[in-house]
Amino acid sequence: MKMIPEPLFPKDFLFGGSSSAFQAEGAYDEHGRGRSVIDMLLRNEKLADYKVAVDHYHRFEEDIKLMHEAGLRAYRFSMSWSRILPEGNGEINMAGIEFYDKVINLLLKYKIEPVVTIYHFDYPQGLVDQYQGWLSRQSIEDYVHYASVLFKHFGDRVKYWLTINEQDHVIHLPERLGIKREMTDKEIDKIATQASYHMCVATAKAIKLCHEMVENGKIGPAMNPMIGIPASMKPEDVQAAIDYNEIASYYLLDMHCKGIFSPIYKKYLLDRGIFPQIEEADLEEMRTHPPDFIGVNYYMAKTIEHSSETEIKHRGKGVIKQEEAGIYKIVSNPHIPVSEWGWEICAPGLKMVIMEIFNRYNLPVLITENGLGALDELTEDKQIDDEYRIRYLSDHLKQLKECIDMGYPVIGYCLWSFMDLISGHDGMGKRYGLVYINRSNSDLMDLARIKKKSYHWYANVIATNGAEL
Ligand code: BGP
Repeated sequence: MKMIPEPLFPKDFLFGGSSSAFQAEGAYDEHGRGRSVIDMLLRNEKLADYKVAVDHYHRFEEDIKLMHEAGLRAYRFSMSWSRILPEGNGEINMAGIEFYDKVINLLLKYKIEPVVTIYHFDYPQGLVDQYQGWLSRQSIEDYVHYASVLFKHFGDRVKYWLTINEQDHVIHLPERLGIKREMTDKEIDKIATQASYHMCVATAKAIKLCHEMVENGKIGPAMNPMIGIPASMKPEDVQAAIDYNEIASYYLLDMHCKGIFSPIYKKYLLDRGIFPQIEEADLEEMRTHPPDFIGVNYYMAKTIEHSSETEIKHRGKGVIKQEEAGIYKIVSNPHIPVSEWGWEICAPGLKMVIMEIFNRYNLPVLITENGLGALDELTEDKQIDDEYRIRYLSDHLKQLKECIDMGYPVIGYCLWSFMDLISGHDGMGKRYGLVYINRSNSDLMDLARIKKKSYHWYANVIATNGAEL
């Protein structure tokens, strides 16, 4: 009997890894870098801060060499806005440009495709001081100017661009917008929708500019869909899951790709008195300049039940709204395992997201983040046996492969993260990397790079083009 060979990934499939500037670089006050909102965060003293991070700024050559040895075909990283424009606008800091020039040139030397995120959480504090940042319409112009600086200096070599990382996440965390005063939930929501709207307009303008300035440039947002799965067969739970997916995820892609407030999202905003100030011409601009692809950061699913509550007293701290009065609530799911941090690990959710994006927007997907945070332990003989991470990555890659085999367009897979980074909320206590960084929260130690078991596994996945997952 003839064996049917296992289908492989396309030869030019971008197997890669991800990082972000503030979580990797360090060198927070070197060579003219200005302050970002992240530098101004009050940190829990027990957690690592971002001053040194994993010292990628000084060790990028070693890090990129490790990527090359693993056979990476892409590296997704962000540029630090305030390293390039210390005040967020105004004078360019040429030392910042030179740093990223070196990074890009080295990647290209090793045939690793640079995938650049224009803005990944580290908004310049200068713009907050000048006019409250994203709350003001002026933010659109300054973002577009910053993007134009990047396209001009790097557009000859960088062809894949991501506009804004996880817009829906950042708008719900006032301190990441640089806003520190005490606020009610309603005020937070109002600020979030206005900031989000400005980001949508800025995205459309950056897409337009990228197409004008970067030959063969491709650009899209990096989204964070947490797919909602119905908690039961009850029709109201199925409807609640649909509503959750619209309100928590697809509303944003409807803005970016179609230039519309979807009916359910519009009603949601109007009911709560938080509809933003808009200009009709903006929506037309979004319609005329949709993304070329959608970046997807996928970590988890959410299980959704109908909520019959008429009022939510207080939603508590955090970005994910656990409940929306009269619409949905997030519940636990006995069929889905959770990580140590309570994240519902659901590899099939990745396939659901890819299919849904293609069906709704007819666009390809680039996986820009996917990975497992864990408290890895270094043994005495300097090994990290992260079999759990290999399982997680393998399960997700299998779903991806099924999508590709069916014919869904997927450009690449940049896992989070190539090397350990400072986790957004858990410092060095939650590691995602294939490469271990020898530092703890309180001690920088020698910052040595140590390959984990998952590093060797991923190198083999790439070398066999996905035949051995
Ligand atoms: C995404 C962010 C990343 C990274 C990742 C893991 O939301 O884009 O920057 O932090 O999540 O999150 P954490 O480190 O909080 O576990």
